[in-house]
Amino acid sequence: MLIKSHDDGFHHPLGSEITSRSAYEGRRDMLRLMAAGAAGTVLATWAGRQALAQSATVRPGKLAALPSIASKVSGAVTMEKLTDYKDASTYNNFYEFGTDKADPARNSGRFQTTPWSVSVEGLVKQPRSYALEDLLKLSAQEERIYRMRCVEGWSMVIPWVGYSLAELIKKVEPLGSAKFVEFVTAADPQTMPFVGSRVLSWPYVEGLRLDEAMHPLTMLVFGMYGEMLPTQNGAPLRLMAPWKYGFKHGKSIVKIRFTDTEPKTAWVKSAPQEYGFYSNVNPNVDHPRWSQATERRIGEDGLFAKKRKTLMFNGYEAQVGQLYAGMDLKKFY
Ligand SMILES: Nc1nc2c(c(=O)[nH]1)N[C@H]1C(S)=C(S)[C@@H](COP(=O)(O)O)O[C@H]1N2
Ligand SMILES: [Mo]
Repeated sequence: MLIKSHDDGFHHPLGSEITSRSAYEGRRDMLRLMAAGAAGTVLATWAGRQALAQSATVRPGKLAALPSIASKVSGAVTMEKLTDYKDASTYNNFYEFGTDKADPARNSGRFQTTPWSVSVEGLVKQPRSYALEDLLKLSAQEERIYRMRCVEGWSMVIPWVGYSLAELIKKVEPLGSAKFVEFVTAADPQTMPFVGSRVLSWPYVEGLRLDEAMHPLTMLVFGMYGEMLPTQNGAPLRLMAPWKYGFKHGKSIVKIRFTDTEPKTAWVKSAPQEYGFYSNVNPNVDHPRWSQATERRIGEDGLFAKKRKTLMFNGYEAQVGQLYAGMDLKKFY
């Protein structure tokens, strides 16, 4: 079965809950193709699916578990509007291709994502290198609608396709000494024009604590909007831990390493006073140069669009709050 139900006590916002049976079946076939390695396969027509997603109501029983994507409009429950594919794929941060939001879409055309393999190493019983095709098939693919909030103050709502990173972690069996997971991303100066620039140290590295990485919300992402990821969004695979600021979501991952010490991440290295390791979305902790209390939804940025209040843990507090019980989140920002 494609859509797995986890026994972890809450439901993810799965595609099957918001789309009609036929659209869902169609997508399922496409996802199977994708798992079979049919690169570039369009999984379903985007416009049709968005219309469905927006007309459908969430079943009331599921609402409490989905505070992050459900919002109340005059008593009725509606889905938050998905960000347009065009915005999500042309307003990007991917500094290997430049620092302007339009640069990644403009400059990533030469970047090669096939063949691709990911080395899983460090403190695990079963270190190995996975061909992308094997990673795609490792677990059933799900579609989950997650918000992403950038530390710069914008956010998007995107249907991601992938599966919980925990599925991979269980396969490689971390040793008892493993406490963190480091994600190393591609750094190819031939096809990534800004690798070599002094904007950041390369490769771009991110990391999570092992329990954060094991959390079922944390997703290994291969696609979005029912399609393979475009290069500018991190093809062929990226991370998504939706309660954290965007920069935690390393794109174009080539190595996943289990360690006993906190990974030295790219942003912590370049500006530790501005970007902490945890990087949980927290409206009460300002970035030293600006507030994090509100956000601007990409696509709604007309002159009179009102800013939205940023939610603690990006709205996923019920699911992830316990991970930080007893921690001073002002200190561990
Ligand atoms: N390799 C790599 N991954 C990266 C970045 C980057 O510069 N390089 N930028 C991060 C930041 S700051 C954000 S907000 C998100 C943006 O993801 P998106 O372009 O898909 O919206 O990717 C993150 N992952
Ligand atoms: Mo970001």
